[in-house]
Amino acid sequence: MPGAGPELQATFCPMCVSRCGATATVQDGRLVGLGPDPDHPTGRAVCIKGKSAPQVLEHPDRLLRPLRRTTPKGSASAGWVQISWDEALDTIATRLRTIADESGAEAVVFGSASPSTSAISDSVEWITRLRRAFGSPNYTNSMELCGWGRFLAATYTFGAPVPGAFMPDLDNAGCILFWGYNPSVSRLVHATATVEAVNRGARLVVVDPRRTGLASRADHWLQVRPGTDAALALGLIHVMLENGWYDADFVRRWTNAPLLVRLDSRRLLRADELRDSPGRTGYVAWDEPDARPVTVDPASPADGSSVSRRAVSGTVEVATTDGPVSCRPVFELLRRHCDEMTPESTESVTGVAAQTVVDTARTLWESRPVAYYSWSGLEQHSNTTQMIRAVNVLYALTGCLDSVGGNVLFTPVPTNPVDGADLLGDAQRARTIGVQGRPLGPARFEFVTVEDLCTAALDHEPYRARALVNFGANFVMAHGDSARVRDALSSLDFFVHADLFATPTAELADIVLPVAGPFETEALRVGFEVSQSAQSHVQLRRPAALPRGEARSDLQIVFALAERLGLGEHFWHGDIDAGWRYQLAPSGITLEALRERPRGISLDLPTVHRKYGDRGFRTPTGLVELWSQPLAEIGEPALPSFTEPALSPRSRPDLAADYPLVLTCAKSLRFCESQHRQVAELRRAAPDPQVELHPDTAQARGIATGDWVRISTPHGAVRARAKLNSSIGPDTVCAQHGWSQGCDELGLASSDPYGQDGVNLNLVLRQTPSDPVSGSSPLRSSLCEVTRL
Ligand SMILES: Nc1nc2c(c(=O)[nH]1)N[C@H]1C(S)=C(S)[C@@H](COP(=O)(O)OP(=O)(O)OC[C@H]3O[C@@H](n4cnc5c(=O)[nH]c(N)nc54)[C@H](O)[C@@H]3O)O[C@H]1N2
Ligand SMILES: Nc1nc2c(c(=O)[nH]1)N[C@H]1C(S)=C(S)[C@@H](COP(=O)(O)OP(=O)(O)OC[C@H]3O[C@@H](n4cnc5c(=O)[nH]c(N)nc54)[C@H](O)[C@@H]3O)O[C@H]1N2
Ligand code: SF4
Ligand SMILES: [Mo]
Repeated sequence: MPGAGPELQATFCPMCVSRCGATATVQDGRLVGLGPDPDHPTGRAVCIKGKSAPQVLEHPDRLLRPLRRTTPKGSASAGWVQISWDEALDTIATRLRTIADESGAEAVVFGSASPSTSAISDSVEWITRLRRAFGSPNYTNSMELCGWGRFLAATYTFGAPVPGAFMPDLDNAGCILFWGYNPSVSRLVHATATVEAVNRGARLVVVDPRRTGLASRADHWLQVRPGTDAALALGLIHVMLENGWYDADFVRRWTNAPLLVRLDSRRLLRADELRDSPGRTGYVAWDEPDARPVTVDPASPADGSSVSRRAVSGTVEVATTDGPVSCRPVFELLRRHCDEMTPESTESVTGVAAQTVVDTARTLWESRPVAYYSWSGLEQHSNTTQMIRAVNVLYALTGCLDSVGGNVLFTPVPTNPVDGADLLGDAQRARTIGVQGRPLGPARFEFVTVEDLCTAALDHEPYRARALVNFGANFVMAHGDSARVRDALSSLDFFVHADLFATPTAELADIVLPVAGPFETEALRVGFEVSQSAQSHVQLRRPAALPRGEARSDLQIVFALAERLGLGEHFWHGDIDAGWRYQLAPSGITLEALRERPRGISLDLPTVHRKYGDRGFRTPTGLVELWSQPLAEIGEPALPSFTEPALSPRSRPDLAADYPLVLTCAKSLRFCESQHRQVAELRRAAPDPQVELHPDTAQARGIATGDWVRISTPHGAVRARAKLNSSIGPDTVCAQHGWSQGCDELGLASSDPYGQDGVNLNLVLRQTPSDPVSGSSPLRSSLCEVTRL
């Protein structure tokens, strides 16, 4: 009602992974402020980005109408012309159908921004549903840089996403371990909960090359050399095993520690290989008192009174169908494997003092339960999968998984899945781009790495990617070698991009769709993840502002596009409410009740701990896999192993002569990834990209704080402002990616993302040499030199 006073409205901020409960101040159909809502399970605080949401929404650069390109790709200007939604949607549907008819639905790749950096979390399941209903197995959303370690790689140890879905129970933890994770910048709700936990006496361990926000409160700060985290984890495991600082009962009962490995083939011994019980399924352990092999059934791996009799050490000779074969339990092999990684060797590889390694292992043991989180610091490396494996195995040894104060799968609100898993058949799934090269990588789960997308688009391997339907993702800025990503996107026959702003990626599209801002349309959130009370909370976010121009929500676009593609039957023929009703049905919560209660509805859901007690783990052995046979089958180490980062002064002394510094990076406090630089409120205090270096490193190069410097890599050079930081190692520098936007209000021009001596860090990084299992890019451990400009 125009002219009425400001109104307070319960909401939540979807702009990043924190998803903070919030109170919106609304006036005349405009969002004018956002503040915390302490009664909401994630509402303790909102950050500067959330407070600036009104300026994001009202920014003059917002895309307001659908646009069509009128010039060939590569022209100086796209010659955008405005078109109607009808024309846009009809054109998209016709082009996608034609391409699918000619080349198969897999030639159309779908993409989205990461749900951790944008409100795409409102609609990501529905985008996935559209993709699957359309018949494409190909989804690109930076999984290989953001979610692989937390979600998918962890399945090779736990059969479940730990810590991605098994969240740290910070309220009850005795010890919190943050490994390559800095929630003070990246997830406010975890930062506030951690400070509370520390104040009530929880111990804190932080593994980070920099002493970040929470590291200053940590009992142990482990200043690891970037990319050597697997060695550090193995060193900690060494100390834990040597001192008996591990949960021996959990290890024997619930991990594959007792399973026998054949020393001739280095494979897990299978029950059907036993001479005396051929035909049995499952694996084999050694009954110590009876000195005989016993079979272990993956369906009930911890059954039977014999569990406590299973040997976890020694070498035994087993009568097999191939004759007698020497075997050792997995645990014996793990112990021997970690033998060499003494605290002293750990120090020489990682830079973490030997005594700190010992002290940290003791703290982890004595302050249980341990809750942990790892993120970007472990995601973006050439050796990410083994790094994650090492940390997962370390965590398994604590025995804290799914126990009070450990990493817990909080009980979710029961809902119907809407991601359309049943809509895509196995034959189509098997066509995911990248699955041939990396059978256990993201492609196995229908995620395509951007490097593989580039290869499919440019080199037509394994087949040609012809079209991209992209909800937001700024691929050009997010991935190493921005110029290659540009070339790949430009080579597509058809590219449609939905966004709030005209990013460098949007510039390459054929059609651009204007997306409504995060507070401009309704959105449903089931579960806020970080605790049982948060995970029990359901909220329908009311619009706090009118959509600008003709902008529509991603959800509206998905439902409308589905209809035109002839897929309306899977989308309630355009009725979003009907879709939500279906989703909510098992919860007993109605849409009407949610609309009446904008703060949301919390169910009273009990936390059930140690759920593996009923079902075991969803791994091939039914147990936590200290030994991974699936990884061994693709030629990867079965036990977590350290390999030197592919780009480091030690692995590439040839490059180190000119590029002696290790280059890593970290997120910016005031911006999400490549976004928000155009907002003056956010940009004012951080006008330029920064690179952190040690004062000695700076001094040796004549660099002072605030100086513009050149960061040179073997692939070119970009600029940043020096920030001196005595808590970073003298051989390491930490830069920021995502810079190119201008800010008119502050008179800051945008910068060419492909221009040498620009500010786009990813122009001079590469997606390769990548992790052999996942294709993760080495963005956090490469080589550079820094010079004063
Ligand atoms: N060197 C280096 N590179 C990195 C990283 C790093 O740490 N270092 N981090 C990596 C990580 S972890 C990630 S997740 C990726 C992030 O890469 P992206 O997922 O591409 O994330 P952003 O760069 O934040 O860009 C998000 C885009 O989505 C748009 N957007 C925002 N909200 C919405 C919405 O609701 N709907 C739609 N349709 N669009 C929206 C924004 O305007 C913006 O264009 O970058 C990766 N790149
Ligand atoms: N303000 C803000 N919040 C965000 C985002 C944002 O861009 N800005 N992005 C969102 C997204 S998409 C994501 S993925 C999350 C990421 O959240 P985080 O993972 O917390 O992000 P970062 O700060 O990039 O990285 C965490 C830490 O890893 C450290 N690190 C760098 N290299 C290494 C290494 O080799 N080993 C170890 N152990 N640590 C290393 C860095 O110093 C940094 O302190 O944040 C989300 N939230
Ligand atoms: S931390 Fe993220 S969710 Fe919370 S207010 Fe800031 S941008 Fe919004
Ligand atoms: Mo991310």
